[in-house]
Amino acid sequence: MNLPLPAHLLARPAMGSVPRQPTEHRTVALTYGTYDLFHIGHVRLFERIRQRYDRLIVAVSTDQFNAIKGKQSVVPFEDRVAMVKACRYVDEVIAEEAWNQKPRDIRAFGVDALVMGSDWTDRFNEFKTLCDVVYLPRTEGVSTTELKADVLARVKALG
Ligand code: C2G
Repeated sequence: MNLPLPAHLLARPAMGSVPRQPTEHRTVALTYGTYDLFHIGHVRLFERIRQRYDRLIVAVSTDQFNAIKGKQSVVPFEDRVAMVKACRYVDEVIAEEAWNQKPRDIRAFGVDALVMGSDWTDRFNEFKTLCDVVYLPRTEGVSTTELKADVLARVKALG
């Protein structure tokens, strides 16, 4: 004889009531840059960071901050953000507006590692009290500066 089950046993458990398995800690990496004339060196850096960490947050320098860095990018901030966001290795994009925002970003995003290319080696060691600081070798043979110089030379050659 099938006894009707009381309703509370038939009800689908409410979301959150099911004890969830403790999820593994997903490691978070953070990197900063201008990413002007987005090129293979930038992509390779993101790819290698994503091979080491579960999540990649990229801080893209605003045009105003670039002026503070003594740089003027060809591609405007909004477009540089859109291109970085479109890269499949990138999980989140934030704005870089000041040199001193890194500690706040590291804490706000629970960052495990601040990762930069080797041209920044030892420049951010002060943040080792907050997270790992990692410098990865740059991709040789390509840079925004070289691309700009190459285009200029070709234009000149056209006379
Ligand atoms: N990069 C690389 N290989 C290249 C060129 C660049 O790995 N051939 C890396 C750089 O080492 C850097 C990143 O790409 O980590 C972004 O480089 P830039 O756009 O030149 O960034 P930069 O203006 O140096 O800004 O607070 C830090 C600054 O915002 C870094």
